[in-house]
Amino acid sequence: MTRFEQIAPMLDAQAIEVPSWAYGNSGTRFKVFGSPGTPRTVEEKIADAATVHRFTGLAPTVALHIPWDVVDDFGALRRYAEDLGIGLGTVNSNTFQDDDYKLGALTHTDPRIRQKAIDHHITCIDVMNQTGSRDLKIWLADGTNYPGQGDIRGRQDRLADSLATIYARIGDEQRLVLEYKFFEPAFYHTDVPDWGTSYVQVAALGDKAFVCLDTGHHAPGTNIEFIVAQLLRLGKLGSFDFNSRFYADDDLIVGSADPYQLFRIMYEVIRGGGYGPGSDVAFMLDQCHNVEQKIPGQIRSVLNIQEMTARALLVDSAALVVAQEEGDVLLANEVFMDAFYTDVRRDLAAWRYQRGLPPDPMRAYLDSGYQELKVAERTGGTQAGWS
Ligand code: PSV
Ligand code: MN
Repeated sequence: MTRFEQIAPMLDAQAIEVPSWAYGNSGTRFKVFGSPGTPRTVEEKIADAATVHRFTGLAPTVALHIPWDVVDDFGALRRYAEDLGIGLGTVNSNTFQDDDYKLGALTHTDPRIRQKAIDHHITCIDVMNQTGSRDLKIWLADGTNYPGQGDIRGRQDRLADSLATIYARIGDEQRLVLEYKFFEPAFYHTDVPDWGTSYVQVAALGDKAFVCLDTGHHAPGTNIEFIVAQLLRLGKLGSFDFNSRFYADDDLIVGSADPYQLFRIMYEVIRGGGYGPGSDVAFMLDQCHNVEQKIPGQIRSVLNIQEMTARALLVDSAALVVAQEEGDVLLANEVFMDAFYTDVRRDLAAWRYQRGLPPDPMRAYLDSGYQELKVAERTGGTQAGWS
């Protein structure tokens, strides 16, 4: 049995949630480009997400964003998704597109605005109850642009109060995950800038609250795999938002900027028990496809994660431990790099073939005619975007 055959069954456990917003138009503050065939409705976004799963077998759920994905009947939406072979996943709240939130949402000094933001999260929990979603993901735009603009200590206290009120509504089978981001849209300070702040806030809430780690939300040079190790050690790594960054919150295809970093992250996930049937860590993409086609962009993304997961599973951990304990620095590094440099693409193609999936999902998608069909069908209406 080859080493790949030994680890192959562990790849069956892989599930990567795709974000509904990846299928809509996105851009920068300079320009949002439209593209033919872009979904106009939530249902069309879900159909595209189901297509990614159909070709890869890797993306069995799609995350929703409220209010972007509001429908009259979430039960019906759930059935629609299930008929297409996928489930509805994480519900993302949105407190960054309302004028009331200009100076903050869950941290605002005005109790009316804080309550409005809390109520929005309670609406999101209602949605989760109808969709069967497990996770409420909170990412806050709250922060300040200028020193002295706000009382950063008071904002932390109000955040804790607001989160506690929301958390009280989280069901027994549900979780709250709090995402951190060190800047943008606020530039001087954000109220949840780092894993430590997120950890402190969720630890105060209780067992159903966790940290969400978005790989694009760190300063350049940050050792993200160390954060992974630390959060797993603390039992508080709830979920990932995967993407790549070169400079800021670039939201590029995961694994495109630095596949080695993705490998190191997946290694620590596996090392810390965050991967496989025994783990509750959720793996999600949080990406935008501004200039490339969206469905192929998502297919490439989930395949990149699978590829680096396979390589990370290939690390000979027994040999690694021996080298580490013997203080053999170079051998330990060599064992690690051996796995990273292993080309698993042919093995993965065979793995897919054995499971009735196309060996080359990207080629199969491009040859399927789905894109051309949707371009022809989706005329008129308004293409989906960040609204
Ligand atoms: C904004 O930075 C952001 O990309 C966060 O990462 C959220 O997860 C995402 O938007 C969706 O709200
Ligand atoms: Mn994110």
